[in-house]
Amino acid sequence: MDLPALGTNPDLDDLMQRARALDIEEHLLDLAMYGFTVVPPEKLAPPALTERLRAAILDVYERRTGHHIEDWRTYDGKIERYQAWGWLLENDAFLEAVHQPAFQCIAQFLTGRSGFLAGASFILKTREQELDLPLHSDSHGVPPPWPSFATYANLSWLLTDYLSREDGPTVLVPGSQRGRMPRGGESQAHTTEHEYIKPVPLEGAAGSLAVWNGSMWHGSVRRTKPGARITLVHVYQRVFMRPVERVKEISPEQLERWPGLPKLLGYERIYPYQEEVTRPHHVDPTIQAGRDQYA
Ligand SMILES: O=C(O)CCC(=O)C(=O)O
Ligand SMILES: [Fe+2]
Repeated sequence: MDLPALGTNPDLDDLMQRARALDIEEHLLDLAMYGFTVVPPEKLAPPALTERLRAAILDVYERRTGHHIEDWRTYDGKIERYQAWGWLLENDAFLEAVHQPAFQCIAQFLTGRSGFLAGASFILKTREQELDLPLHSDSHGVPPPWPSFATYANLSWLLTDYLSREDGPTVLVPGSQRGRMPRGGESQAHTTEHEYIKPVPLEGAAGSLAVWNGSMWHGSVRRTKPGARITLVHVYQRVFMRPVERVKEISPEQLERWPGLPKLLGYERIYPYQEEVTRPHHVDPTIQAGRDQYA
């Protein structure tokens, strides 16, 4: 039987048919069962986009800090403090990335078709930082018991290789999305041996997209080799949630090229009420999202 063709669950059917066409069904299964997956570059975007995203991030970093990194492959020094949010509309490469069909399909699988891009951030990391980020969950404000569906999704575009622990990768605890926040010493299970918590380092070549259910326990281990780790982090949320980033002006040119941008960024929402609801088409998706986790 071809279940997605039967029209019994229109939102889920749409997602499953798109996933099949994009050849990413196995990644949805990883997410549903283990809570995370890594989509390889060839299923995601043209290779040149990785290069452009890396350059765009280094450019944003330089504009905000005045610090120029000449060669990220070998740079080994200090990373200045930078404001990691609020630059999404500053370079079209970022907007191209979030319009890739596989990116959107997988984000909507986790947060529903009404889910929105709540914010985008980036991570620059060298061995100078000597930081093992404690295990944590990003499901801020969601009390236990956690729902069986994702409220947040993290879509991290790996812009440099994560091939071994030396690269300073994110580590994740498979299955932890089904539980609760870590307690006490559980947050250090990636730096010391732990009896039952077994974090795994993310592995993927530059250009891959790592995706995890925002409830999952994750952290990172320090980088121990030369060069910078560069990661472009996207947070998706369910439509009832408040965006991470401040609302920004979309330019007329951007709107013309990407007419779906206001919806994608969660600008088309019914709450908070500021005036009468004059556009009822914003109401229905929110109501429907409360009926079906894929809506
Ligand atoms: O990749 C890392 O270094 C962990 C970052 C993190 O906690 C996050 O993106 O939510
Ligand atoms: Fe996190």
